[in-house]
Amino acid sequence: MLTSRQFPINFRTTDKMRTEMWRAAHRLISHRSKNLCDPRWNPNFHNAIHSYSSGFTYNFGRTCKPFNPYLRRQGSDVQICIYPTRDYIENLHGSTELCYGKSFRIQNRFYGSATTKIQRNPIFSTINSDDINHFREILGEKNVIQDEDRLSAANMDWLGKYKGSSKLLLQPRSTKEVSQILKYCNSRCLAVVPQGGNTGLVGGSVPVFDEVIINIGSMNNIISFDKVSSILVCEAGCILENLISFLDNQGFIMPLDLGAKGSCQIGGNISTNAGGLRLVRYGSLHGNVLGLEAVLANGTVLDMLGTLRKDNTGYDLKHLFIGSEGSLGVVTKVSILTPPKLSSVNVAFLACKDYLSCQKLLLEAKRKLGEILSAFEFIDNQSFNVVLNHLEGARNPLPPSMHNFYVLIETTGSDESYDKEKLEAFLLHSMEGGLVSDGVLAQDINQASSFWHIREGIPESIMKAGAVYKYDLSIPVEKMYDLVEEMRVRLGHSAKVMGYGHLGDSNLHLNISTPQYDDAILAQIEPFVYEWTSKHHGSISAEHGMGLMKANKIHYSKSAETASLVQLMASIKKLLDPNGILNPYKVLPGSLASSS
Ligand code: FAD
Ligand code: 2HG
Ligand code: ZN
Repeated sequence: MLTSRQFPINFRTTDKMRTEMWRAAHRLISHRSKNLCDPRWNPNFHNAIHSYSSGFTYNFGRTCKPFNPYLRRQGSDVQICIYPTRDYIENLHGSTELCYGKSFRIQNRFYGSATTKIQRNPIFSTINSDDINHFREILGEKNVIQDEDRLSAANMDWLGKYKGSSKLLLQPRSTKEVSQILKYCNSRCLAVVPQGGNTGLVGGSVPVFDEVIINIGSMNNIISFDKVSSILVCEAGCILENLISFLDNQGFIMPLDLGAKGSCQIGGNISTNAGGLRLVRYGSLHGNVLGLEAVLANGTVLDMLGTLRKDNTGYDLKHLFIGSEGSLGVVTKVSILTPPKLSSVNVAFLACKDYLSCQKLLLEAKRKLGEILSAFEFIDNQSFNVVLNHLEGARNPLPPSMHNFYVLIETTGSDESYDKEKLEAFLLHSMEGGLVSDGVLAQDINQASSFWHIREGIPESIMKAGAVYKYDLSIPVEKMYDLVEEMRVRLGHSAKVMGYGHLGDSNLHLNISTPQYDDAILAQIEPFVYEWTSKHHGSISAEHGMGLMKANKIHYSKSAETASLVQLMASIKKLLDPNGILNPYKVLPGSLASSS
């Protein structure tokens, strides 16, 4: 445990160290910024992965380009463009064809252990022509999609790891249509998968077998925005980046931001309880979402779209839908509290010699920057290297040396000179204390953007580097990096082990990269990674959810002593979705969640 006593108050320096410190301090001061407009809120800011839109009306078209560099580059030909190896894709497709209607081997040959198999639940019907005609009556011809290219994109997740065999994609335009679809599917026992921007990283957003895909991307209207209360009410299909830009014009921000903002939808964010880059400042969606509307499996519309900050009348049911990954209902509308946009934003990119320094720096940042701290992200040397090698436009902000760890700190406040003074004092103190070995403070918006580009571009870079095994873990900060180091020892030279993430929220993204998928490597990683996390009282899903990937692994975070909690979750699922049609095989262990 890191205590204030361990913090080196009187750090004794040698002459050489002092010279180094001064060099670094000079570097920081000479790069002192003018206050920035946050590049991530600026509609003119472009980089390889986001696209910002302009010229908003209250009814958004899909103004943001789809966020998927791989799909985008290759048009809709998903079969050849999804990243890993041709071999992998061919086998993936082959195995999916074989298993259609029978069983699906989670993570297929290149990803998963041979023992993890799931069967298609025979309770579910298969689509027939009467069903198609019925959906056409509800939605109109063009919103009932059977086109192969569009289906193949919707069947495959962002990682190219999971592929379903759905034959039908439905695009409702209103809550009423969602309700009609679900009512019908429930009566016919047709399984469905709600899909947002399909940027999820745990296989929750794509079908496992032939589930009907429901995408509410056409429900993208802003319903109201009240400046005084700063509450935004919108349909759940709005793309996060569009909401960010809309609010920017009003002088407000979204309380969440993430690298997938150009594609993910607010309904998807709520359904995954997405964390992202600002949680350290604004807290989770459980705090910011004031209300929502959701449609249950039987078509019942639950109107919980309140806009009150305080409402203690009975159980607060909306929370059931925040983070339930489409397994309890389809979220159709949202009311969300939005913080005001503040004028003074600064971004620093710092280097630390070891992980202990990163921890101490976090503690200091919380103490010294307090209310203006808006992001604290860490990147280890290996992750940084992959970015430099694979991310278009990425440059090392601290050349020529490479350091062991990097930390991106952002402050957001309302008083330019006060914020500057605070940040500058913090940086100098941290350097004098030896916590920071080098660093730059963005001097303009482009520089700030380039720092964020590095951080937000890590997942994309790692995808380009080869096959990736991804873990999203909550672990007490002081223990977090031990896992990365232990994993390195375990895997030796067979894999590149990277650690980065939201240090300010104790959230580690452990990514393991290999040239190809390999069952033997997976067997080295799992269940070790889950057992380790469990032993250290962490969570095996910090912000990405359970999806298909971890549905059978919930016991690592909800132990035998708390087994009744998982049982209660299954009872809630049964109550709200008795036929189990909503996102089957996901979130909870199959034995508990499915109906027979
Ligand atoms: P999808 O991927 O389409 O779906 C995710 C889940 O939500 C599925 O289970 C789906 O069934 C369900 N769902 C979607 N829409 C609805 C709805 N309207 N009603 C009910 N259920 C629904 N996540 C973070 O938390 N923090 C990050 O910093 C972060 N960064 C990312 C960066 C990159 C480059 C990528 C690719 C992903 C990142 N993610 C991050 C993961 C992902 O973007 C989030 O989980 C996001 O919230 C998913 O939104 P989506 O609209 O794409 O949902
Ligand atoms: C991020 O913080 C995302 O960049 C993705 O949550 C993490 O890809 C990952 O492992
Ligand atoms: Zn993250």
